[in-house]
Amino acid sequence: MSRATGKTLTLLLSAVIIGGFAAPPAAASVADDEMAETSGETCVVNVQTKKQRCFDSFAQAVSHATAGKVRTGTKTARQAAADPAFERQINAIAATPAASYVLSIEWLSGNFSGAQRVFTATGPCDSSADLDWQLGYVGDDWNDRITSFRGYSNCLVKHWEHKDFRGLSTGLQSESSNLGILDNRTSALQWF
Ligand SMILES: [Ca+2]
Repeated sequence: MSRATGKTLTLLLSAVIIGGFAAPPAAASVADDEMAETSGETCVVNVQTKKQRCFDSFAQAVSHATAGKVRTGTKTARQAAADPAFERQINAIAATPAASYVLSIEWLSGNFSGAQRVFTATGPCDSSADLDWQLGYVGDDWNDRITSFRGYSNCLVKHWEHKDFRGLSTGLQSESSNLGILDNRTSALQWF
């Protein structure tokens, strides 16, 4: 059994699985999402310092988020998210000493599209089931807007409805193309 699978199974025993809910109607912020995507702006958020830095291109954001270890060239965020090589490169950093690790990339639209935020920390997620990193509030500009995400660096992600880990929450997931009941409702994040 792979380490990741073992971790997932362990965590599933304690996770509340949310299922059977119909997806909510399309977000009212589609125009905003499209504008952000075409402008190419990507922001990187350090979950420890809570500092956010925005870049004109996804490549610049990824270079910053990985302390120069991953170069995506001209790939858009959407193309990179669909590229197994990109995922391998990001995840490979988790096994090495590095200044910055990508915990997850969160998108405003479904299927890893629209504007995105890259969440980072000075360490990856470890192989045990405990909480590794958390962010009690995603910020006014991203509150109640996240629709899809992908976890990296061994991280499983829990999305919370309200600030400071209150209200509804998802189970621990490695990725989701649509957060379902938490779509456009996420206010806080935890990485396990
Ligand atoms: Ca919320």
